[in-house]
Amino acid sequence: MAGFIQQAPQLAENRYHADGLLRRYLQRALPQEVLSEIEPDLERFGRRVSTDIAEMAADAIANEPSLVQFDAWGNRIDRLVVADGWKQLDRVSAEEGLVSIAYERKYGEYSRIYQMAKFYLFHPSSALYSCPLAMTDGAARVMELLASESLRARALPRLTSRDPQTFWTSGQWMTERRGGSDVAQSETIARRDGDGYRLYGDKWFTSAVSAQMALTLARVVDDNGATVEGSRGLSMFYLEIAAEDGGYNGLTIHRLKDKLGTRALPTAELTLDGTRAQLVGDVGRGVKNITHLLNITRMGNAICSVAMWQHGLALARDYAMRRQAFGRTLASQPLHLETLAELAVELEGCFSLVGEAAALMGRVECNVASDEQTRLMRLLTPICKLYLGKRGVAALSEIVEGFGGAGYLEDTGIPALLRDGQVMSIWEGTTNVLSLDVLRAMDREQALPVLIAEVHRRLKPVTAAPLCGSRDQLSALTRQLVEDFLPRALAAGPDALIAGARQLAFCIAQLFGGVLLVEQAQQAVSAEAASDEVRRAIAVAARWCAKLPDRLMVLEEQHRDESRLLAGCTVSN
Ligand code: MFK
Repeated sequence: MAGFIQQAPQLAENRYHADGLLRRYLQRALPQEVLSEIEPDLERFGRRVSTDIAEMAADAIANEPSLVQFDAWGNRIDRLVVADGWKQLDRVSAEEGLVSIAYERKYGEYSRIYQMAKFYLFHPSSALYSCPLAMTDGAARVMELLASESLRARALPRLTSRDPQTFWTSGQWMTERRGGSDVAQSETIARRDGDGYRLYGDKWFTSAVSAQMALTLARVVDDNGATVEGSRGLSMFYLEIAAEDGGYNGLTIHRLKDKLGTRALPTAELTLDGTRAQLVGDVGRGVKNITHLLNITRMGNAICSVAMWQHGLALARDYAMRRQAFGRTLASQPLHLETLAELAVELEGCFSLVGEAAALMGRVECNVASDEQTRLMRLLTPICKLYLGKRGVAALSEIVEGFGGAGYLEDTGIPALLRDGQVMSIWEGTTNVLSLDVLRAMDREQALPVLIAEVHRRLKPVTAAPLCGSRDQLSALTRQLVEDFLPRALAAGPDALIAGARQLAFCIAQLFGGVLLVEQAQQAVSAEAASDEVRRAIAVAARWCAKLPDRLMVLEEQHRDESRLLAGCTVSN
């Protein structure tokens, strides 16, 4: 074929340098002396993720993991085969401190922001090695908070090592055939064995089985052979995947999961049959205890959502300047431009939400957070995970479409963005499960009054004329939420609140995202920033606020009858 050849989209060689969103955030969130100190590392890493690290990921994607279950003689071996690229990504993760930076705490509370910034840069070039890293991060936090001295001394230095020879990653094995979202239905049991336990049961979805350890849940069998049902019967256990003889520690891997995306990541189905394990934390507090891990992986998940969104948008932006149609570039087509602008505005709000949560997380981990900040972080964690996960998929779908037919072709690499992005709203708790977690955070931690106080505190200094309309919209939505929606939903009974939980969670995300954007725009005005930057910040805030929900609907009993009819579900239990 001769004739026209379309130029492929290209990304800047230095991903840190090209990422205005990240750089503006770091300027706001970090003291200047911290930023000056870490910036050379971010610059260097920004180049690496587009060069050698991207090549490692490409190798891991091209050579999907496989499981060799038997040797030539019929012995069950369950040997996991992973690509060289996957192994190199493990080495790089240790050397670059992608987990350890958060635990070395060289920059105190700001260390978490630094670590998250590197994790964000890494994710789009990681072939989902970000997944084991997020779980490793969560496991390190559990070791720090809950492990016995001897267990902590064994695991924590490995999970947070910068030496690839000693670095460990961790799995998080929660999901079972019965207990998916409803972990309380888990069937795995733990029998006492000397000063430890042995675990028996099946785990249905164990990501990154290439790890060295895992945290999991099981029901302790008491001296009478009985177990406690439900959530309160579950305890958290630490296990190592290899036994001392180098074989598996009482594990059989049945198969690797055939997933829609994230295919370089080995996710397995396995049986624990006498796996040696140690109890971590109190018996019967497993669900509560493992949430220390879950809340970190949920934050990791939210970061990955915006990282993929930014990556896809950067590609789409570049393509819009290269692709000609109807006599001009896509970038000169008003409608295409609007589509990209909307994606950029929404990304900026979403990024601000997770950036705020990361800053709070750093404060909590360094014990400098107030009680209010701790409660705010508890609320913002599920909000970020559910909102960014969900909106990220929609954004990636739009980005794929922005390439026309080319976006649908596997060898452009663009469809993979959507496939991988889709997982973010599913694992670590679906949008609905996380919406219910928002209700839990409001109920048990009384987190909403803290958020509302924060909204008022941040809106108070907003006085710049172009921002007053947005400020008033945000105040009106806050009033509607507190004075109208919540009292009416509470009066209508628990099911009304549950039915409205997603609507409520989205509203909180839109409200707080708007508050952050308006605050940033006010700061740009007050600091007399460059006029383009002020104009940009005001426009972002105004466009985000223009999309705030008009009204929150209380779903009372008659609506649920109606929903049953509309959903076509006749079975009520
Ligand atoms: C790339 C980035 C990341 C990649 C990693 C992904 C790979 C891994 C893939 C997976 O493993 S996906 C599987 C993940 N599974 C889930 O996310 C489970 C989803 N289900 C839930 O989150 C449920 O809401 C939950 C299991 C927590 C419900 O359990 P229960 O037992 O019905 O909950 P309950 O009784 O409300 O809560 C028990 C305790 O935990 C309570 O404390 P108290 O007993 O002191 O009152 C709750 O307040 C507390 N709790 C629950 N969720 C919490 C929490 N505390 C803090 N934070 C939370 N998020």
